[in-house]
Amino acid sequence: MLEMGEQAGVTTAPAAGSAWTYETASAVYRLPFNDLLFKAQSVHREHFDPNRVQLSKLLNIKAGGCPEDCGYCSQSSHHKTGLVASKLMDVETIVAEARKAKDAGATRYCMGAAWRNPKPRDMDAIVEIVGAVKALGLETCMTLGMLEREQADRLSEAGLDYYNHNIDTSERYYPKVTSTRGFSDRLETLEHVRQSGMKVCCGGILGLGETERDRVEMLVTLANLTEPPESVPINQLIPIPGTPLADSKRTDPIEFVRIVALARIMMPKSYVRLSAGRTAMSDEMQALCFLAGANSIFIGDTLLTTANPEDSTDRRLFDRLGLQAT
Ligand code: SAM
Ligand code: DTB
Ligand code: SF4
Repeated sequence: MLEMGEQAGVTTAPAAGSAWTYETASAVYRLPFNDLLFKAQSVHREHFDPNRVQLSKLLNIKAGGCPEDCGYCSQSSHHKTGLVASKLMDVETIVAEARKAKDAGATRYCMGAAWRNPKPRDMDAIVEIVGAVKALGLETCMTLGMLEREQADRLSEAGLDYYNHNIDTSERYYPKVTSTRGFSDRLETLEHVRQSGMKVCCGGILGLGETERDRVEMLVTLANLTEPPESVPINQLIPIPGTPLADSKRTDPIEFVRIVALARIMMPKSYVRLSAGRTAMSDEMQALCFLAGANSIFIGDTLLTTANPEDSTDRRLFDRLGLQAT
């Protein structure tokens, strides 16, 4: 017997205990749109309140001058983007910003530094920052580049809840995006984060010139990690003038929603974050992403170096959709 919404020959999950393959994931991705969204929303309701969306806030605690050459990034020293590099922000400023984010409804505070990896001399300051932000009663997340196992342990001991480290795209397409490190370097840091006991935040970007296959393979890699990431940010490329990937073809909105739905189905218990790129999305597209199982966003009018919707704009959207913040 076929369940309603399923097509003959298309199962919507791998057999218990077996891993996702490109073929099984791709078959789900290509379901008729209504069947795909029905399945994603059904899976979503098994694990989450469908009308609640988690709010995170980002702060760039060290901008620009990054030695990596990620082809999408405003902060790479390889590209002429006009961004002025800064030193690591002091703890008082960070705490003042985190307090404002808490007042605006954020429950998680995510801090990013444009580093290839934290230097040993940075670690004491980072540990102090984690403690000070946690003391406000916020969950903490950091994204600082690659980590050695000892550094991950130190952050975990300091109480850091999440570490963000994206794989960004498929293993095949990765060299077209970044040449100063490999896909396996990303996986190694993710392993260090997992072993240290922190939660993993890992996702990618759509709109880098990748194919449908690359997008699906990216999700297969994430879903097949020893444990899937607790948080999966799906970013839409924000084109940055001066970066090599700025002229990439914009992702078709329906294809974007399909990837959100597939992420929800493949990682049923994870938070799927509708991450960068919301200023370029209509309310209707965002509504479809929430229907497809996205249940987290970044709030506040700035991400790291680019614009994000104003709080008042997001409040109106949440009111229109009857969504509540968590
Ligand atoms: N340096 C750190 C690292 O290596 O992970 C973290 C900072 S980096 C800015 C965090 C993530 O933001 C990237 O992995 C990428 O997925 C996303 N991102 C960066 N620039 C973006 C852009 N222009 N558009 C969309 N997403 C972007
Ligand atoms: C993630 O996946 N997206 C966030 C966060 N993790 C660190 C970053 C988005 C950055 C968008 C471009 C910018 O503001 O520079
Ligand atoms: Fe550096 Fe991170 Fe930007 Fe890559 S994405 S250039 S590692 S700040």
